[in-house]
Formats: sequence, C-alpha cells, structure tokens
Amino acid sequence: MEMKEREAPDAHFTVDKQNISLWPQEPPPKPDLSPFLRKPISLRVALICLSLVLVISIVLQAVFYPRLMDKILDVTSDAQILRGHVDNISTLGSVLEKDRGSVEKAEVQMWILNTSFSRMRSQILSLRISMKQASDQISVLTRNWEEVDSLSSKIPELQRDLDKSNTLNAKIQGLQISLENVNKLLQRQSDILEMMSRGWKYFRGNFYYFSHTPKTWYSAEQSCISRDAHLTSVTSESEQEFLYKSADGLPCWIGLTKAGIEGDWYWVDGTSFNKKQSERFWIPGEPNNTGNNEHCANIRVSSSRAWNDSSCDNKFPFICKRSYSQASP
Ligand SMILES: *[C@@H]1O[C@H](CO)[C@@H](O)[C@H](O)[C@H]1NC(C)=O
Ligand SMILES: *[C@@H]1O[C@H](CO)[C@@H](O)[C@H](O)[C@H]1NC(C)=O
Ligand SMILES: *[C@@H]1O[C@H](CO)[C@@H](O)[C@H](O)[C@H]1NC(C)=O
Ligand SMILES: *[C@@H]1O[C@H](CO)[C@@H](O)[C@H](O)[C@H]1NC(C)=O
Ligand SMILES: [Ca+2]
Repeated sequence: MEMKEREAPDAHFTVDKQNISLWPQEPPPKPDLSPFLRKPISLRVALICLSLVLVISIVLQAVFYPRLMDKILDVTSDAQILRGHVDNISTLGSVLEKDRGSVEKAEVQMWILNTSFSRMRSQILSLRISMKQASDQISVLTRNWEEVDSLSSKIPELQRDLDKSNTLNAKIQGLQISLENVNKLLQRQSDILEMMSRGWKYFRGNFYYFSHTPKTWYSAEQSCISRDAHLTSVTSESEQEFLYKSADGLPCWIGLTKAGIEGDWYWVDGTSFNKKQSERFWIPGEPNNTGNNEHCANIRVSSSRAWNDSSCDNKFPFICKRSYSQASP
C-alpha cells in the first residue's frame, strides 16, 4: 500500500512536468484529489478480497474446525491405542523372554523325543527284520508241511509195510528164541560132554562122580567138596536105580549121615531127608546101627533096597553129586 502511495506522487510528478504545458496552473489539492479519485476502486477490491479471505477463512474454520478436532481426537486415541500396543508389545517382550526359557526346555524335550523316536525307529526296523525272518521261517515250515502232507498220504502203504515187517519181526523173534534154545541145548550138551570127559556121569539135571578110591566117609565128602560137589543124595526111585546100576556092585558112600550119635539122618548136600519116603531104599533089616557105631550110609547092593548103615571110619568108594546149573547166555 505504501509502495502504491509513493509511486503515485512520482508518476504524478512526471506527468506534471509533461503536462506543464497542458495544464499550467492547477491548485495543489488537485494532485491529491486525482489519486483519491482513481484509487478507491483497487482499495475496495483489496478490501473486498481481504474481507472475502477473512470470511472464507472464518467459514472454512467454522466448517473444518469440528472435523479437525475430530481428527485430532482420533490421532490422540490412536496414539493411546498405539501406546497400549507398545505396552502390550513390551509385556509381550518380557513374556517372550520368559518363554525363551520354556522354548529351550521344549527344545531339550524335543531332542529327547527325537532320540527316543530314533530308538523307536531302529526298534521298528529290527522288528521288521525279525518279521521278515519269521515270515521266511513260516514259508519254510509251510513247504515242510506240504512235504509232510505228501508223506502222510503214503502212511497207509507204510502201515501195511510196517504190519508185514511186524509179523516178520515176530517170526524172527520166534526164530531167535528157538535159536537161543538150540544154543542152550548145545551149550548143555557141550557142558555135559566136557564133564563126562572128566569122568562125570549125567542123569536128569545132575552130574555124578563115581570115585573108585576107597575113603572114609568124611574124607570122601572132602574129596567131593574139592570137586565143587557133595556126597550124593537120593530122592527118587529112578535116581536110586541109576546109582546102584552105575556103582556096578561096589559098595559106595552116599551123603547120608547122622547129626550126632543119636541124631536123625540128614543129607550132607542140604537136601531135606524124608524118613518115611526113604524107608524103601534101605536093605531089609537096615539100618541096624551095629555096635551103636553105624552113623553113615552106603549103597551096598544092586537093588532099589540098597542102603546099609556102617561105621563112618570104613573106607569105601564114593559117589559125588553136582547139580547142573547152566550159566545164562
Ligand atoms: C493389550 O492386552 C490386553 C490383555 O492382554 C487387551 O485386553 C488389550 O486389548 C490389549 N491392547 C491392545 C491395544 O491390543
Ligand atoms: C533327530 O535326530 C536325527 C539323528 O538321530 C537327526 O538327523 C535329526 O536332525 C534330528 N532332528 C531334530 C529335529 O533334532
Ligand atoms: C546087623 O545086620 C548084620 C547083617 O545083616 C548082622 O550081621 C548084624 O548082627 C546085625 N546087627 C544087629 C545089632 O542086629
Ligand atoms: C552092613 O554093613 C556091615 C558093616 O560094614 C556088614 O558087616 C554087613 O554085612 C552089611 N550088611 C549087608 C546086608 O550087606
Ligand atoms: Ca548095618
């Protein structure tokens, strides 16, 4: 405004100089009036503009102030929310800090789990291997079972064969027994022959030795013992007959003697003496115990009634007897 006011006199001055000729004399108020007369238009415009601006600004303020205030409030609340977030984040941070410990624990547990898992996996692997082996064995067993099946179809045939072989076996066993019997007989035969070659006679399961050397009864018994025998006993008619026939008429001591001077007769080889059954073997009138000194018996005559009692100190030939017991094969 001041610039405009200064320019105006300058311009007026130059105009004045130029127009000196045009307008020689003019009262001084005149130049004050002319700017005053031209200027009001621009001033008014400026004023109007200014007032317009003012109004507009006021209007704008009136219009935008509430919105602005709203914005500001929004910003404030946002800031608060942000602060809450920040707080929450910082608490989160501490929580996270706390959690890191538990995360490390969790890692350790994970590691433990992993190792146990690895172990489990290896166990599963070994289980799988064992399963494989088992299935192999099962297949082998199955094959074997098939073989057994095919074999079992042959069982009836085998059974027949077995039956045949069983009957054969029985026959073989029978033959074996016969063979053993034959063997026994042969053995017996050979034993008998052997004994006979040494001077023994065989009669119904016993060997008899007829000694022609006269001895007292006691010496005769000792001689028999040395031959693994005793003076003979007599228990049957047939034995009696065999003995007197074999004695060939010679008087021979037999194993019958008394227990003490007044004792009963007994057999020296342990056979029990049957007094009643033996009466038939004495010579009629014997035993008469001549001189109370006849305590030993002999076969005196060739008869079933052959026995006589004599003094034990008499010397006679004698008969030893040994029972034949075959050694088991
Ligand atoms: C902060 O956390 C609390 C509870 O954990 C929750 O109520 C609140 O809304 C959270 N604030 C923000 C801004 O997320
Ligand atoms: C688990 O253990 C195996 C070896 O045992 C390893 O290779 C693997 O990386 C481990 N995994 C983890 C998650 O630790
Ligand atoms: C015994 O018999 C014999 C002959 O038979 C006879 O010589 C003897 O006198 C008899 N002795 C007695 C005691 O009878
Ligand atoms: C019986 O024996 C005695 C004595 O040895 C004898 O004298 C007697 O003649 C015998 N008796 C008979 C019947 O031979
Ligand atoms: Ca007599």
